[in-house]
Amino acid sequence: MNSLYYIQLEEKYGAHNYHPLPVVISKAAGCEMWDVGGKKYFDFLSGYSAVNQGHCHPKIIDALIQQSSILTLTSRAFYNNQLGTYEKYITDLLGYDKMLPMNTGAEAVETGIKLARRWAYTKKGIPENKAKIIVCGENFHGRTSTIISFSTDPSSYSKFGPFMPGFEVIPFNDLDALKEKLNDKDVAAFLFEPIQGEAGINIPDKGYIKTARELCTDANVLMMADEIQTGLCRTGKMMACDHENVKPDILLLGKALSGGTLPISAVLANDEVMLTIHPGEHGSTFGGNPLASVVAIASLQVLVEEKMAENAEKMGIVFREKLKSIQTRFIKEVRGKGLMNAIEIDHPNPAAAWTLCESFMKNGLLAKPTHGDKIRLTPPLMINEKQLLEAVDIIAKSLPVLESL
Ligand code: IF1
Repeated sequence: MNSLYYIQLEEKYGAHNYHPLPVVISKAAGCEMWDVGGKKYFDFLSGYSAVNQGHCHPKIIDALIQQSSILTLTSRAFYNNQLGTYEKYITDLLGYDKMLPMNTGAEAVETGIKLARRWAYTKKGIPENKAKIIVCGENFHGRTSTIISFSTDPSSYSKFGPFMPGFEVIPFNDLDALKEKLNDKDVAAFLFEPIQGEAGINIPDKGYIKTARELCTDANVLMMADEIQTGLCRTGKMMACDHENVKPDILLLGKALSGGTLPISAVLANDEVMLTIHPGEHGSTFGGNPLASVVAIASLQVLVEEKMAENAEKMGIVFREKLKSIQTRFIKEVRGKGLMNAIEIDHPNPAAAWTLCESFMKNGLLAKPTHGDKIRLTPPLMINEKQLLEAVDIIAKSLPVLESL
């Protein structure tokens, strides 16, 4: 069957909650994908950073296959022989006392919000139901009703009310605004993305994360880092907060924790925070299942053993340098850290970024615009220099399509 057949199936039988590029992928390996017609593409979205290790990484797939034929789910009503091993592995690797396993990124964020509130009432002494969490404008933390309650993007929140109270919005990368808000004794936590992904790869000033850490510590407020997209080697370090040697009090992970095989997320914290939730007070059917535990260990091992942070750092420098050397009037800015990059398009037509992505697609590279004029360029972290330079060539030869727009 050709692409149109599959596109029409989704049009007729699926909810219309996405507007995908008109390409139908049937196979992927490493940083490459193939459509149903056999055409090859470089994947420069990586499942929104869920496929940092590369598509269908053999070690991760092998772990998935081995465990899936033995034991996939016990529920947390019983112990299993994989969860504790995973909890020890990830807490040793990232330097926390404990990990609470969930499934999607949004569930990790929701868990972090509940932990911060519970800590606020039982440890900080904030009056019950008065806890506030500071968030940043242009944030993206998921799509549950609570999370969109503090979104500043109407396409995320409009006509989904009523909204969850208890969140205060400040501008991203604004330490004065954070300092001022932290004077409020009812603040439980500061929730932020070290780099704002959906907003278009917004990178804060050097020192922002470090100073925010100091301000939160001084104010006895939990620093909660959403590293669901920036974490797991994407920005050239294991965590984006590592660039400033900052350890958040609550660390939220997802996406690449499974190498793109199944939804796995995690919340890490030390005992003072984590042990405020007692048996029966939080959880999920699949959270911490033995299959996810085995896959998560393999996914983390691949990142470490194959030095993916180092490769992301090195390839990111080459990538931005080559993008900046392209002679074109259509790229306003190239920005990024590691292999979390974006180009900002300079063109009067609002459809320019989408048109350019369609041209990328015709030339063998898949990427998607975010917030209109920005195109996120986030390949899997195992990409090599030859592949990266081929991708830059595709980007360069696609840009002239904007001449006639
Ligand atoms: C969609 C965006 C990216 C995230 C951060 C939590 C979550 C995400 C920093 C929630 C998820 C995904 C959601 C997906 C597209 C993608 C996305 F465009 F929506 F905003 F990556 F930028 N924190 N991001 O980026 O994790 O529940 O999805 O597992 O909703 O279209 P999730």
